[in-house]
Amino acid sequence: MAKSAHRSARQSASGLDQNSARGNGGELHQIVGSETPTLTTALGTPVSDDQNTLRIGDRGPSLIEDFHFREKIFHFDHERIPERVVHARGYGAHGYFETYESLAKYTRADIFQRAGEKTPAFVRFSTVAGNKGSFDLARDVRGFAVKLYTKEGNWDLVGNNIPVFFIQDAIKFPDLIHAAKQEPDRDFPQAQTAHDNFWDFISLMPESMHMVMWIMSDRAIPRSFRFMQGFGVHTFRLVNAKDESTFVKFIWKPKLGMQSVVWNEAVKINGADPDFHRRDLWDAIQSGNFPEWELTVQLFDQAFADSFDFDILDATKIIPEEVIEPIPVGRLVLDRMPDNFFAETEQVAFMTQNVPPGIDFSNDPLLQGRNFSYLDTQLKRLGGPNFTHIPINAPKCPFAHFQQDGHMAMRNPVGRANYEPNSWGLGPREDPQRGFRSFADAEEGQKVRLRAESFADHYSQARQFFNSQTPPEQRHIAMALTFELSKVQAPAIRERMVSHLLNIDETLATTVADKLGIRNMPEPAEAAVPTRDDLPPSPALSIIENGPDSFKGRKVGVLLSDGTDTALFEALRSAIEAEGAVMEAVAPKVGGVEAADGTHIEARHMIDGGPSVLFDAVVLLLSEEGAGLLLNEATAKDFVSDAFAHCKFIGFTPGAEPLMAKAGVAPDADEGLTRLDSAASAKAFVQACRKLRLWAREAAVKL
Ligand code: HDD
Repeated sequence: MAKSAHRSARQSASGLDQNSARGNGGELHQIVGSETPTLTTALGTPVSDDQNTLRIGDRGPSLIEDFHFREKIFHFDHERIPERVVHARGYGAHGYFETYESLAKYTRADIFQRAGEKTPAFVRFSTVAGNKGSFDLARDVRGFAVKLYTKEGNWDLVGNNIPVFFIQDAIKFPDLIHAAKQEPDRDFPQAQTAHDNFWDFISLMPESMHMVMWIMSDRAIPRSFRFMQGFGVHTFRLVNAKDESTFVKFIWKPKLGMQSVVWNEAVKINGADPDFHRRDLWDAIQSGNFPEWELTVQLFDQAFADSFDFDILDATKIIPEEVIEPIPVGRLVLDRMPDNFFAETEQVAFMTQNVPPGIDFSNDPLLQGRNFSYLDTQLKRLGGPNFTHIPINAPKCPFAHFQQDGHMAMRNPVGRANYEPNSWGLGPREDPQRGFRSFADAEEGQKVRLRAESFADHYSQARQFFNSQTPPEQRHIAMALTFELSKVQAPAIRERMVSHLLNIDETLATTVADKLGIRNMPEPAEAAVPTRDDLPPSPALSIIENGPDSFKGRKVGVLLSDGTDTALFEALRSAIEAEGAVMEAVAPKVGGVEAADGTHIEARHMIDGGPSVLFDAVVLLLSEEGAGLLLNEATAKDFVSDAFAHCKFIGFTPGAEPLMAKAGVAPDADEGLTRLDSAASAKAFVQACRKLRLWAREAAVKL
């Protein structure tokens, strides 16, 4: 009896075979075949029974002698490591960086010497404040950390999707993060800055105002990792073979253009698919649509630095692209998902101090502090000093040193010499020519704790950012501030924030104050230096102004019913695919629908699981009868009304009109609605979608 139970359990427990387990969702195989490897313990002892603990009789006590059981449970008990103290939730992918032209004039970094050279890369995107299990569409900064395995050591460019930071000095980082994350007594709110502690700290920290404009903008709710920019933030140095230095700022630009969602949509996406950004990257890479970014550099010399309006060491400032044009120097392609999330994405250790010869730091006090923090945190997180032995962190170029021992040492150094110099003629020696040489900048001064006067202007670039946004984007900033501050319970904190906004833009301040119901307008906050109003708007700062004018890489949700028109469905599919976009069918049942001509069309989602917030545009491909059955379905009505409210382009068949009426959407409400009756109309619809959103509708729907 016990024996036969054991056998059937073995069969079903084996489940996926090795190939399908590796192959990210291949065929399912239920049978244990002759190729199936034997299960072993960690030490290779073959296991005879993985279903039952060793016990006395079939109903007696378990035996401590069961080493297989003890080893299995012991290992399971230790599966977790501390999550990152910030950027805990992240998602990574492998790829490569391809250099366009030699930059030898500016840097001796090996990665920039040869045109066409490909360097392996690993990238991890993240949110900052939320825990590892939080949702993807938090209003938050996104981490954009790139590890480049160059031939002269790993280069980590640990950036964000926002080019400035909250604070100027690393010593304030723990305070910033404490204030942003859950409040310590109650351990909420999760993954959001809409709470008293965050805005209390921010409102006491005027240097954060420029960053506040960015995080309240649509940049903080990106549609996809694939559609966001990345920034190295700090000024770094490039150093050439003659030891000459050029200042540099690094910017990654997505080939598919920038795109964000709207807040009302973000909130609903978090419910519908908390893994929205992860799934998006996974789906794109698995289907061969490899996302790409161009690396651009803003190069400048000391003379520019001395004459620029702001201090180039101040991480709360940008150099507008209109002032120094970013030059493309290479492209980053992500083309492979990790085999294993933990081994790679969780264990990857980014460190700002990982720079190869030819790239160097500036004196930015934020960067200098980061250079301490990242090494320190990896020791805590990964448990010992040998985390560079983990494959994802190990360099892919030859390396040789005398570091030894420690927890989990993975290599077997051979020979007698473990020091240098030695008389045995063994082991590596330093190389003054090839080796990393710090740029020999002349430094002198008193030992002080002082912030430079040149860091004192906290509002001018915040104003410039706001003035550079299109009206819908400005409206979103006002709404975001209103939303966040409405969650702040202490009126004094709300008012303090409004007093800062008065220094940025009076209309913004009064709009927010009005929407918060603040009756007595506060005085503007005291500014250390006068705020400038002569900085010209920088169009490069707007997402909408820099849209892709293509629908490539985007996704259309097509709502189907029984009786739908197969020819139109196919015409739509080819128009969407010709654009490089993806179509997913949504239906009342996930099993699909019977089209008018009897064809069976499979669905990817049931309506409840495929709301329109998951798509960039939607089509209502419904027969009149099919629409009739959906008239009282809340999810079907939401599908339509949400798509309309989020300013999406909507295609529809005449049969869908009763459902649209129920959802409060007039078929001729605006030019974002396209009646579909032919292949030509399907094509025209996809072309209209290139604008991504019909922002003109926003005034009507009041987002
Ligand atoms: Fe940081 C992680 C980006 C300031 C200390 N940071 C971390 C990650 C990114 C950034 C993308 C996630 C890396 C990954 O995916 O593993 N951090 C930034 C940027 C900053 C910044 C762009 C400002 C320009 N960070 C900053 C400061 C400090 C830290 C000022 C400390 C003084 N950051 C850390 C950390 C983390 C980290 C505690 C947590 C996990 C890790 O390093 O590996 O060391």
